[in-house]
Formats: sequence, C-alpha cells, structure tokens
Amino acid sequence: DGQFPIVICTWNFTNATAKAWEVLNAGGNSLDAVEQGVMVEEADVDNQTVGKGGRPDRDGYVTLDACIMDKYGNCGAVVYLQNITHAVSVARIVMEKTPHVILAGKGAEQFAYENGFKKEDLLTEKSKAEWMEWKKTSQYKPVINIENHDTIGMLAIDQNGDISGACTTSGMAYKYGGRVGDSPIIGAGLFVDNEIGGATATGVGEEVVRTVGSFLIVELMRQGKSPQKACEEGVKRIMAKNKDRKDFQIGFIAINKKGETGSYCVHPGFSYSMFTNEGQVNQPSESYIK
Ligand code: SD4
Repeated sequence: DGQFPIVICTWNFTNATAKAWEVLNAGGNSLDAVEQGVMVEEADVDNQTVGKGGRPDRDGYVTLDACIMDKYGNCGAVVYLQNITHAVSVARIVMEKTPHVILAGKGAEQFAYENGFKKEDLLTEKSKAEWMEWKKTSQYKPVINIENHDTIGMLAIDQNGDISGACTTSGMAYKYGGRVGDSPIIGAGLFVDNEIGGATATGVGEEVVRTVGSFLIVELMRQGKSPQKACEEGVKRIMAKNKDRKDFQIGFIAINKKGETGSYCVHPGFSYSMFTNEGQVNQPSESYIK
C-alpha cells in the first residue's frame, strides 16, 4: 500500500487489473486505465454479471448499467442500456461529449450508435438456457441472494497521483424489467474525489443506493478514516437498516490519495484484485458476518 500507480477492483478479476496495470505502467492516465480494465470483463462472456453474456432480466432482456468518474469529478453513466457490450465506454462519452451525466435506455442506445458503437446480441446461449431454467420454478420473482455477483468496480491512481473509477454490470439476475441498481448511480455504486480517494460497491444494489454507500465511504475518509475503517462503517450502516435480514451480500472497496486500500463485506467470500509495482495480489476481504 501507499504507492503509485495502483489499481484495485472488486472480486478476483486479475485479467482486468492486469489490463489496467498495462495502461498505468506505460504512463497512461487513470481514466483510460479503469475504462480499459473493466472492458475486459464486459467482453468476457463467462462473466455473467457484466456486459456481453450477462444474465437477463426476468423477461429475458440483458440490460446494462455503468458509470465512470475522472480526476476533475466529471462523471457519466448509462442505465438500462441494451445491445451494446461496452457500456462503460458509452458512459465515458456521455461524460465527455454531452452536457448530461446519465442517459437511459433507448436514448443511451441511440447515442451509442451515433458514436460508432455496434449493435450486438448480449444474450449468450448459456445465460439464455439458465434463464429458461429459472423461469420454470421462479414464479416470476427475482432472486436476491448472496451468489448473485461479479459486478466490476475499479479504482486506479496513475503516476501523477490522480484517481479515477468505473463500475459496470448487467445488474441482479432476473430483475424486474426496467430495474436500475447502484452501479451506474454516482455516489452509490461509485464515487471518486481526487483530493480524498474513491470507493465502489458490489452486491445487492438497492441496499447501496439507500445508504449512498460509495459517497459515504469517501466522506468518511475525508473525515480521517482509513479506507478499511470507512468500508467497515459503510457495511455497518447497511446492516443497521437490516436487523432482520442478512441473506444478501455487499462488498465495498476503497482507496485513498496515499494509495492505501481497504475492503469490507457482509458475508465471507468477497475479495479484491490489486496490481502495483510489486505485482498482482488477490486480497481477501473481512466480513461483517464471520
Ligand atoms: C446491482 N450491484 O445491480 C449490482 C449487482 C452486483 O455483483 O454487484 N453484482 O445491484
């Protein structure tokens, strides 16, 4: 800890951190690093929670949520985006080419085509088959559980010491049509303040939205908490609102301006991937429930 450049991301996405590291190590900026890093998972059809290959909503539609934030505090997001693999790249051009922060659904998709993105079918045979199996027993109710994960949130500091972050997901599997989670919501699934640090989340987005989790963690770091202590407080805030319910997972990761990192989650099993000058490690996260 405490060195630049550095990149961290939720879960064990070593290919994604390796890609981001390649950008950072070549002197690239943190914005390019996080975009290109999370794009690895968007393109990976074996990751069924991000981009192409993502699990669909309960009606069989793959809908993506993503956002990105730069060192100036600029941000861009897309919600309920269909037929485009690299949602994070659309979020980036929303940030860079429009006067807006969030584009949704058809408008976001149209904007993407106007900017050269290609239409693709994101529903793979595997995700389709699983969805059809789910439909048999689900009684058309979405499942909220602790296995439903693999969203990528990534935070990086480049050689200049500047921080950026990105987050991208296909959301909770078999969600209601139109549902948007925390991942594309600035302050919930991701927040970066280049003077302080950044935070990002994975897990049941509804819980992260109602506590504005990532913004909370950055503000706690501003008040002097370490990234680790700030993540712990973020999870505790959520658990305080869920006295009778513990059957869900949330994982937070955070980084401060010094390059110190932290993470915390509800249930054991969460970890984050980190790449520094010392190489790559997968860092297991401590959990609220032991
Ligand atoms: C969501 N937070 O849409 C996302 C899901 C997630 O790993 O993190 N999955 O609520």
